[in-house]
Amino acid sequence: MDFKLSEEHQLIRTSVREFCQKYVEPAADEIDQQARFPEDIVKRLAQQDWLGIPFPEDYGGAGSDYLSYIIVVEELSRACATTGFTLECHTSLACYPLFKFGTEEQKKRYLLPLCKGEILGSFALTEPGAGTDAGAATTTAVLDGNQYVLNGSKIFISNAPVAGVLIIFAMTDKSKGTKGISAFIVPGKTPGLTIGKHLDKMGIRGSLTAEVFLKDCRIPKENLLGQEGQGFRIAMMTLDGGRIGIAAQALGIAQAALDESVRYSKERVQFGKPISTFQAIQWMIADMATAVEASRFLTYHAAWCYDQGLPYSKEAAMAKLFASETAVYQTNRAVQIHGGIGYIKGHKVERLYRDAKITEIYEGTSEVMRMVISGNVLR
Ligand code: COS
Repeated sequence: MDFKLSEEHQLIRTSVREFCQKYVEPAADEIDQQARFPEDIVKRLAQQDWLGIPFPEDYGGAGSDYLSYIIVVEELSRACATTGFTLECHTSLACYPLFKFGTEEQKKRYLLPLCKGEILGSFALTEPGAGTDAGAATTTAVLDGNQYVLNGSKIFISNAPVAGVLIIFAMTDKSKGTKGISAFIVPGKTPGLTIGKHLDKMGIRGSLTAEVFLKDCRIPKENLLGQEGQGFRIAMMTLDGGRIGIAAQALGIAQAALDESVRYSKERVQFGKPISTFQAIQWMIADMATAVEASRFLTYHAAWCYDQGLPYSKEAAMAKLFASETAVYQTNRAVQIHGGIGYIKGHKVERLYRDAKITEIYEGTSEVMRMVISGNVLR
């Protein structure tokens, strides 16, 4: 057992921190306030080879492991949760299913430009009536000659307005329930595919989230990902890996809340002393530091399971559940430590508090995480 990060992992953390100091931190506040998609930063992420970290070089990736990718998401999210999530959604939700289930031809055609950062990816599963109950999807795909014809709509689809390719889930056989769902590769400019307006969110405000409409959207038969009826399994396996990514995002947010709280409590003087000398503050900092470290261990352990080829569905759910609830609770504590100033727009802890909440919701709510964990434990 070894709790020390390898030199390679330490190096990637240092590189991302330097990158963040230079490009991400100075822009994070404006990205949030203006709800601006950080296109300039995403271009730089591509130049760094960070848009396909855990995938082989043959497919345009960096050929690194999942833990490296997780460290990148953590560090980016520590500086700007929008940026961390944009990379996470692209890598975990669009690149992974192509890598795992795509044919050689599909990988060369779609995974390669995604990993190289020439295009961004998106994942469209959720529908107005099918959120947690993902199997209740009503979007349909009907085979017509050499093409599938897609009809329906999706909601809350991250990266959709900037996506060069979307992985879209649709029913090919309604009578089969979850086994009637299939996954499709849909290029962003396909006729019949339209993207709704950007949804104005409480947090991760620069991440673009929109509805997706499919009206007689025709794609070649070859754009079926995996087999017909395999879509639900593809979605679940994709989300298993994605949940480690969201745990890393939550970890980065919680770490930032701790950093800000430590710094501020040492500077802020009340009753003639820095507030860090008061036990009320010390205990909050102690709890925060402990929870952040526990989140890190769960998250890195889940990534390690992935890298070792071990099962990681339960581990990913545990990491996401704990890290996201930690992020929400501890960013609240950080605002409390800052008092009035922490409640003012433009203060980092105010942004962190809003950014944290989504980590308990997307890629599976805390309730779904508990379903997955208990399902594994009680099996
Ligand atoms: N990996 C592989 N296969 C999986 C799986 C996983 N992690 N989870 C479920 N499956 C398979 C099951 O094995 C089952 O197949 P068999 O019938 O052959 O055994 C099939 O999928 C259906 O599974 P289940 O009966 O558990 O499905 P439910 O409809 O009850 O749904 C939950 C289970 C709620 C856990 C699932 O719908 C879910 O994760 N919902 C949340 C969706 C989500 O995260 N949305 C966010 C979208 S991105 S922001």
